[in-house]
Amino acid sequence: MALKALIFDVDGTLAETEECHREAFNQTFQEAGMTASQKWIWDQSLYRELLKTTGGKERMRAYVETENLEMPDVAALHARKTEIYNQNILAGSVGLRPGVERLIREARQVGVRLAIATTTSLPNVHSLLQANIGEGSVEWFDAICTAEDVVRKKPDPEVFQIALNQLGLKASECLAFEDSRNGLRSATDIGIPTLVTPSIYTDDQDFSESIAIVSHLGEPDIPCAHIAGFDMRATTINVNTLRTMFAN
Ligand code: XBP
Ligand code: MG
Repeated sequence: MALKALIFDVDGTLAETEECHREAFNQTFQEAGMTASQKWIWDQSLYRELLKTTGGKERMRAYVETENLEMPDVAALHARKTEIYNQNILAGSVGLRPGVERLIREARQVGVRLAIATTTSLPNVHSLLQANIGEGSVEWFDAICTAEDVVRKKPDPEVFQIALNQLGLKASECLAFEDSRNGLRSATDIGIPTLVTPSIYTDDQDFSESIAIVSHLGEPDIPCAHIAGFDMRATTINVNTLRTMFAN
């Protein structure tokens, strides 16, 4: 089966955005008068746990339940958090991970189609692409499937299924890029082969269902390392190395 499309996760995969999400949550809590003594500050080790719940609104609700707190106005908090996050991303606070832009541009040039399947919100995806690749790069993607499109977020496969439907392709014709166990399950549960590039918050997770794990996609001056699975024997991942892996 030929490789026809690349489907990218966003947070942790295109970019290490989770610190920017975490800081936006904390600023939102602070602005709303929700204090550290009321447990409304999320440090890095707590956030690593909290990330196991995908989706910002779902994450806040899960935290309230675990900690037995009073339920705040989650929708309003999330709207403000999204505003802060987008301001920071548009100001250029987070770059793409090594090799991401290079591979996206190459795929486009050789006619391998592009899509996005994420649990984050649509404005966040637009801002990240716009700030890092430029105005108009959103149009390079034949499908951008986000939190707004689904009833059930990852690890449910719904978002990847919607991406396949919009692309009009079978799971076996696509390759997914993920950084988390929840994302990996979401893609592989419907048969999409998945390459994992672990991120700062997911480097301890189980990726045994992946086709391969590499440190990142690599640049000529920032070589990537093979971690597990199919060994592409490459220090930069390009469409040809992906095709070789895909055919095996
Ligand atoms: C990562 C997530 C997101 C972000 C927050 O999703 O779980 O919830 O942490 O984004 P993915 P929102 O890796 O699939 O992109 O606050 O917009 O939900
Ligand atoms: Mg992710």
